[in-house]
Amino acid sequence: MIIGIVCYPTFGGSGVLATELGKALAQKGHQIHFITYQQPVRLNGFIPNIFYHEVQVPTYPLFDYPPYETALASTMVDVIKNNNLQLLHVHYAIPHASAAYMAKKILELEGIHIPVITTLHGTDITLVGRDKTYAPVVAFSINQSDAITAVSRNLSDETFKTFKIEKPIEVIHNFVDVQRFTRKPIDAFKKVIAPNGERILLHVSNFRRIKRVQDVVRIFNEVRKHISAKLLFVGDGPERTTAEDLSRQLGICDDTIFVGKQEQMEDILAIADLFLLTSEYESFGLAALEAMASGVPVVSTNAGGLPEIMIDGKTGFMGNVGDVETMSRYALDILEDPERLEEFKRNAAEHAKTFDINRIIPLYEKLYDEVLSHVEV
Ligand code: GMT
Repeated sequence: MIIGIVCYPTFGGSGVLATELGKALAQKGHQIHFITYQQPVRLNGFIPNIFYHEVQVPTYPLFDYPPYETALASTMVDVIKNNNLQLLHVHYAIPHASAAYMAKKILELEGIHIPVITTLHGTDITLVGRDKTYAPVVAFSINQSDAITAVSRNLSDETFKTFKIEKPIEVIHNFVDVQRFTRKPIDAFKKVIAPNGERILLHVSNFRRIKRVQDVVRIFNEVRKHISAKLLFVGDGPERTTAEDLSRQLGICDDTIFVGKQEQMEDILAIADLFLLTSEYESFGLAALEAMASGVPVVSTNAGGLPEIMIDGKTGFMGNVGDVETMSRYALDILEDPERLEEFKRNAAEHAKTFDINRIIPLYEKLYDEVLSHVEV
C-alpha cells in the first residue's frame, strides 16, 4: 500500500507512535509518505520505503498567524496526487483531520478518492479539542473520517462523551518494539547518574501541567528519606522550572537531574529502576509502556487509559491523582525489597509484550484493507 502519515514531528507520544508505525509498515514493504512541518524526531537516517514531505508555511506581513492548516491541506493534495497515495492516516485530530477533509474534497473534484483514517491520541479530545474554539471543527472532521481509531478504550469513551460521534471508533492500543527496548544498561552511563549505586527513578514527559511533575518531585522527596536514590528527569516543557524550583526548595536538587530532551530512550530506560507518571490524565501513557518494555516497573496515577496498560500490584502500582503519600509508599514497596524489585521488573517486561509492535501493526493493516475495500473507483 502507499500510505500518507500526518503527525506532529515532536517528542510527544502521538508523533512517536505515528513515526514508529510508519517505520514498521515500511519494513513490511508498504510505501510511507510522512507529511509534516519538520522531520519527525524518531525518523532519523535513511530508511527504505520512507519519504518525508515537509510542509512549507510561507509568511506574509498580513499574517499574525501563518495558516498552517491551509499549507498542510495543499501539501497533502500535492503529495497524494504525485505519489499515488491510496490512503491518508492522520494522527491527532487538530488540525490534521480537518486539513485531510479539505484535501479529500479538493481531490474528489478531480475524481481522486482518498480515504482518511483519523487516530485520536488524547488531548486532541480531552483538553484542546473540547475547547469551544475548536470543538465544532474537531467533531465535524472526526465524523467525516472514513475510519476513526482511539489509542485506548478510555479515550474512545471520552470521545463519545465529548462529541456527537456518528461512527464507530475502533480501539487500537499503542504499541512498543519490545526487542528494541530490551537493552543491557551501559555501566559508564549509570555511574554518571548514580555514582554510588543509588536507585534511579525516572520521569519522561513534555512537562505540561497535565503531567503534575511537582508530584514526581514530592514522591521522590519521600522515597529519598528512606533509600539512597536519584531522580532523572527527561524532556522539557513549561513546568520544568517549577519542578527545578521545588527540588531546590526541598533541598534535594543534588539528587535530581534534569537532562532535557533525549532521543536514545532505550539506553536511558535501561539504567532506571522505577518510572513515575503522575499525570492528571493519560489517554494511554506510551512513555510508561516503553518503560515496562525495558523492564522498568511503573508507579502512576490510575487516570484515563493507564489501567488498560498496567497490572496494579504486578507491573507497578497505581494511585489516585494527587495522592503523593500513597504513590510514595508504593514506590518504596517496590524499591526497598530487591527481590520484589526484580519480580516487578520481570512482570513489567513480560506484560509489555501484550502491546508488542508485531501484534498491533497487523490491526492497522487490516483496517487499511477494510477502508480501501470501500473506496469508489
Ligand atoms: O502526553 C502528551 O501531552 C503528548 C500527547 C501527544 O499527543 O503526543 O500524548 C498523548 O498521546 C500519546 C500517544 O498516543 C499517549 O500515550 C498519551 O497518553 C497522550 N497524552 C495525554 O492523553 C495527556
